Amino acid sequence: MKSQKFHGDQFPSDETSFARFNQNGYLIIRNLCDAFYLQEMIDVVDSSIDPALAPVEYEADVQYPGAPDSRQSPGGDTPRRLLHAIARDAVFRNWAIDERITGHVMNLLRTTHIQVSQNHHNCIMTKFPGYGSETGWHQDIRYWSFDRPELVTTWLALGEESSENGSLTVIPGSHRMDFDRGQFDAALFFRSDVERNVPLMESAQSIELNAGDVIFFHSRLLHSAGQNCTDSVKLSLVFTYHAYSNRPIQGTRSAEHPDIDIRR
Ligand SMILES: O=C(O)CCC(=O)C(=O)O
Repeated sequence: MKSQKFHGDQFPSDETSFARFNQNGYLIIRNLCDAFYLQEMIDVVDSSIDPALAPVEYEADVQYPGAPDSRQSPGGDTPRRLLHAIARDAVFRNWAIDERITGHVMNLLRTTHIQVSQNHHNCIMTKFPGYGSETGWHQDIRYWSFDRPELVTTWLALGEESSENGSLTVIPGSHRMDFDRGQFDAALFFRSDVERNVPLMESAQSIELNAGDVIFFHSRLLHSAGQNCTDSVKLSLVFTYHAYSNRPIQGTRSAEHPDIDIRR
């Protein structure tokens, strides 16, 4: 795919947002996506969710708390992620490169040359009532292999997100902290049985989003999410970006599919 070019040669500087992001490890921008565009995305999801169009990650694949035991168990066909959003439909692809989102990412990464990854995230997260699982405390950097742990994930709420339907919970400032390996378990989840982890977990903030709101968060930010206790599915569109100068390590999953260039 060709570079997306913008007019001018400066990233759209917003020092308040930059400072807030550096301090907390996340930034929420309200109402970034309009209702018309959201509805287009929801229509595409509605037409590709039952049966879920491949590629799909199922709740049974991740085996997180609350997930079905196997694909053959009751609820075994519950999707967790509709993968490859960029290739799935132009409505998602266009959002990934939309200036409304990439302008903020450029500001947060302090560069006019960024890339969006097709290798992880790049999905519609679906959290279903009943079988939608809980996600333990983790940093997304565990998924990534880059020169530097400086990636920004953008999470667009397609509907309301609250603690009732399994919204994100974050530990502000955790992206700036150094942790010992022993503070994480074998799967790189932050351990609740380690005494010094407990006060951090107690400082967590629940993220409440309305449809069209976006949370931008740092790849080192500790976050988790609960189960969906409502009776409707929660949908979020998620992409991850990095500066062009921050390269994926060849031979890892982060370099499997080409990143998409976005320049101003
Ligand atoms: O919605 C969730 O369960 C959280 C997902 C998440 O944090 C992730 O996939 O990195």
